Amino acid sequence: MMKIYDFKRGPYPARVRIALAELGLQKKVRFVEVDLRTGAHKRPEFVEKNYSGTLPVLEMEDGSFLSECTAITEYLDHLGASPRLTGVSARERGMIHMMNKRAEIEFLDPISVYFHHATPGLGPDVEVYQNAEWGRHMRDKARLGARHFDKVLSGRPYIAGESFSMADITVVAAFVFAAIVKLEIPAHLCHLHEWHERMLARPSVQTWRDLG
Ligand code: GTS
Repeated sequence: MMKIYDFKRGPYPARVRIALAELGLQKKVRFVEVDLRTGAHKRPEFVEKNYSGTLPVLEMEDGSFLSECTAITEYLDHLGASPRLTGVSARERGMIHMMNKRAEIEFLDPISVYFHHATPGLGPDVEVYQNAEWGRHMRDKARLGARHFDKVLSGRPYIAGESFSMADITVVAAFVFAAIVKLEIPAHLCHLHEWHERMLARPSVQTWRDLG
């Protein structure tokens, strides 16, 4: 059985949990909770599994480790006969890869930087270096990212095109992180909010929310 090291309520781990639910693979994995608040993810035994010291990490059946949500999602999506989250045609694959990366660089990751640098983050024992100005700069970058995705969604139903994909999951995670840090997504970004309502109605996202 595969194992996933995660932190149940974390925005990045949510990406993999939502992907698992979309793919109907939840019963194929066992979750191992790693407590970020105690810095368990920075200890040598965890860094052996993932050099970056972040969650989630997937342990494959042969004992090898995969980190990075995108890589884990790619792997899970290719366990079955037909990928559903990462695209099939060259065009779909390229678009999804681009928009997923953009969702990370312009929206989700900046919110994470804001959390770690310009708020108490995981607390003084874990946040050994903070740069509040950089954190606030990244918060502003996330706001611009939200505007961009609103514009994208004014012309199509999903982040990367006509179908739901991994890129949508990444933007859902940005909303999860935005709520944690109380970063308001302005109400006038109506395409983005309308899309988010649709995402919240998806069973995979509801399953994650029901974790409590
Ligand atoms: N690029 C990584 C990925 O996509 O997997 C980022 C993973 C990441 O930042 N995970 C968070 C983490 O480990 C988990 S959570 O904040 O969403 O719960 N953060 C701890 C830290 O110290 O960076």
